[in-house]
Amino acid sequence: MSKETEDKPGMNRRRFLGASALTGAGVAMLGTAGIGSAVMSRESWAAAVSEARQNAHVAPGELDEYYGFWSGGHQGEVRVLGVPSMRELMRIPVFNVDSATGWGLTNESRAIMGESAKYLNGDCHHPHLSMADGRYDGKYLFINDKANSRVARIRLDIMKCDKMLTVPNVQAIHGLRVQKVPHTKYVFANAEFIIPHPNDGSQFDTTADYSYTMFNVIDAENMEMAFQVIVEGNLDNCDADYTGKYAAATCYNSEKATDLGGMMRNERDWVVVFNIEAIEQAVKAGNFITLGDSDVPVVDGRRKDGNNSPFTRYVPVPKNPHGLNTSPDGKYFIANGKLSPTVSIIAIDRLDDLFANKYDEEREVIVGEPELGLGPLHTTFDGRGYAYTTLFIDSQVVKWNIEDAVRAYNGDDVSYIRQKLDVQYQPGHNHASLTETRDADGKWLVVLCKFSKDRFLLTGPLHPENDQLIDISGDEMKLVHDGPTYAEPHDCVLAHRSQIKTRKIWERNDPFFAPTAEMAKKDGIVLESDNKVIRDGNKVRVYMTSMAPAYGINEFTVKQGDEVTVIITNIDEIEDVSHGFCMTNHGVSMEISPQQTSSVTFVADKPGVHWYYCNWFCHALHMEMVGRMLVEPA
Ligand code: K7E
Ligand code: CUA
Ligand code: CA
Repeated sequence: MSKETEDKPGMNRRRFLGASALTGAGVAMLGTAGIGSAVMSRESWAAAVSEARQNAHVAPGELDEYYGFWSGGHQGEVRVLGVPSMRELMRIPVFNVDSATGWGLTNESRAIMGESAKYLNGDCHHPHLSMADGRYDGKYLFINDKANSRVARIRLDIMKCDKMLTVPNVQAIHGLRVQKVPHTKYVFANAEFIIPHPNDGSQFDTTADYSYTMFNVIDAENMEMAFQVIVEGNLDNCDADYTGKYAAATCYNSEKATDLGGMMRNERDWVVVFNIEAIEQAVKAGNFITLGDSDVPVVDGRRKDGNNSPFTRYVPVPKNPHGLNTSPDGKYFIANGKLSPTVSIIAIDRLDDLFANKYDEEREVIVGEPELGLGPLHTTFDGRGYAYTTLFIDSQVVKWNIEDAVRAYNGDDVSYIRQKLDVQYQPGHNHASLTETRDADGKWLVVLCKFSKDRFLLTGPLHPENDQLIDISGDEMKLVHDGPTYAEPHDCVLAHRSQIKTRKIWERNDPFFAPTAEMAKKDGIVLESDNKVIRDGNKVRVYMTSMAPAYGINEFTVKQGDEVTVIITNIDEIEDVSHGFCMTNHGVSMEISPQQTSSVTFVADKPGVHWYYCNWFCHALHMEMVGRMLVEPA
């Protein structure tokens, strides 16, 4: 984790850092050995950086060109940022509980979370947007939850989570990507940890045949499991190709070890390539098994007695690889070395032959293995033939040319590294604008640094992380912005603003609150106009409207011990006038945006007067938007 690295010949990192402090710019890296670019004077570099920073400036009242969707890491939410300003626009609660919107508290959100609503934590890493023909279609964002083995979907038109699935028979969903072509029919999700099957306490040996993990394929439209594939070793990150036929994933624990030393024993682990077509056909033909109570089709992608499975191929790469990224021209899967200073370039057009067993060994699909620096974790692309790889240990981003790296692997005397830029500090993911689509436009690069150290005012022992924005539109990368972030955005994606179309107010027939609308219908209630209390045994349903600055009901009476459901329909039609509902001393809070219906259920366990109030500022008389629940003693 130390940022100390060996100085390159003739380079003194300390001096560079000094220079960057002097100019206030990220000069650190200019002229690093082997790059061969002319060294700019400090003055002209500073001028170039200052120009780049002006391009990144979005004046008050102006809109950003890109939407950025950030994972919230083990905080559990998704964050929406404008790029290049890096202004935080919105937070979308997903695997967390959110007091402002009532996510995790309202009946609508709890229905979406299902069984897993009992968990109050999550750990999301990889947000990815749905596509059609390799381009963002603006429909959905998918994200993993490593902590509780879930995958969630966010509807981009309302920017709310609308589906959540707990993946059965596995532990810890980590890598996640979508099928790019012909469209996102499937979401691919790697389960990281190896567990026994059945995992009922009867057996514990991780190296045995009964212990494995699986590659999980989810139907993107209904968010149900499509099928699962048993693999050898474990699974880390994944990506899909531009033919729709293949997906690939890294494995760092081919050893099936349970400790650090064991997981680093083999000189090589592998990239496992999945033949999605072959798996689909097997499932269609009924050639699958099921596990335990689950009816999800499972196929075995492990080699048996030296024979390949028709579903997988295992391509050996240097030990403990991490990120897996598809180049936007569709030519390569790039596996990032982590413990090796290299990345492995896999030619996707060789995969048909690989599955047809035309090669003597699997590594013949590797067409390049450039040495980039220490700790390569993730790679991103500008659509102009360059790749940008994060170097965790060197604390740098390295820009390199893919075709030159392929030539060098063939023995040509070419250098492929173009620039190394110091980042602050220790980057994990990086992500260039539109990089995982055919539209990769090479304008902006976000680098998600794990440590900020001295970059911001100190905040106690827990420091923010640092998401840095780099201008990659020219020949040189230029650092233009430091953005402190709360734990822990592993990854982000950037879409052009023209690709995301959001609603300004809710549609009254939105499926998000359809179950609540259904309940109202059974109660004979017209949500848009009725203000009524309905008693059903000890269950009380309070239907009311809200219109700034008043609720449709400002007093209702229940009995101690009643289970009370408050259902509110915001009949304001004015954009941006959201109301809230907070019942004091009951742990109850929710958002009701224009034309939305929201509901929450709680027990009226304390006799007496209990005020409720609107907690989203809606009007000059917002403070007066209140009511009272009168609870008669049992
Ligand atoms: Cu590299 Cu979970 Cu994508 Cu973190 S993973 S950095
Ligand atoms: Cu309604 Cu504040
Ligand atoms: Ca290993």
